[in-house]
Amino acid sequence: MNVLILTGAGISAESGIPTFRDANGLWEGHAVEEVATPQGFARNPELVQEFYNQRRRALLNPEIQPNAAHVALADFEREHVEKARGNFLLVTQNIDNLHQRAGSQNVLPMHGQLLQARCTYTEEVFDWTEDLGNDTPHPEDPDNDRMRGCLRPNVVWFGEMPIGLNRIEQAATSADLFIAIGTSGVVYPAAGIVAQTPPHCRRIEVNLDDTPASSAFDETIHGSASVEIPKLLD
Ligand code: BV8
Repeated sequence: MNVLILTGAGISAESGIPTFRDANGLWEGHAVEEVATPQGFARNPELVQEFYNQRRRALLNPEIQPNAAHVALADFEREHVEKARGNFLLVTQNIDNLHQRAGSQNVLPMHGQLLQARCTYTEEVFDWTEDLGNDTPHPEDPDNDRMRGCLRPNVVWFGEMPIGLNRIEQAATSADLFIAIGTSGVVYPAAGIVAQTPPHCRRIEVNLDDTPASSAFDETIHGSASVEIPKLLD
């Protein structure tokens, strides 16, 4: 049985990370276009860097821990793989690292990762936990003033190509079980993955409420992920 999981901000909500929608499309008081687009970054790099610096610092707070939903997914994956029951892929829209910290191995962060930085000249990606700014030196060329400030958050902004779309399509078209957890089904191409699954695939949506994508699912479980996912995967 090939399993494909898609998670969104709702799975991290109970770990203390605010969702994208709860803020009514505003993040920390900013419109999305201001802080999550290449145009916003070009217009005001300091604002965008600080927006991600705040979220990176918050994510590194020791109080932010994976919750029971993250752990249940990691446990399920481990047994599924150990018992060679089929393929397993966890696609997340989240840029936090809670799935990885819970022990999930086959994680595809399609919108990038908050704890990574990318060089805008060389496209090199670095693990990153510090603040980023226009005076941040290049980690491999710290004395080169021309390279200062070349790093951006390694996240996918609106209008940018998400990561791993071919791998996601392969997993979706061969899925026997697809579970979407804590995503509002608004952001594409993530919200279109369910439509790529084959007719025989069992499609389950776990969310507090119905979403615009609910009609594409065989079953919608209303409840919080930390309660419903351990029950569903037990
Ligand atoms: C692209 C990284 C071209 C940055 C993010 C018009 C129509 C359709 C599409 C478009 C359009 N205009 C433009 C587009 C495309 C656009 C898009 O979809 N816009 C939307 C807003 C209309 N998409 C893009 O630009 C994408 N790129 O299309 O490039 C392309 C495509 C293919 C090939 C070549 C080129 C890039 C999108 C990625 C943007 N980056 N994040 C950052 O995080 O700072 S997206 C951002 O929204 C977050 O990653 C977030 O995860 C994501 C989606 O939100 P959700 O995860 O679903 O979270 P949300 O808050 O919305 O919902 C939470 C849900 O959880 C709710 O339903 C709630 O009920 C539930 N919940 C809450 N608590 C719990 C819970 N459920 C269970 N338990 C709980 N406790």
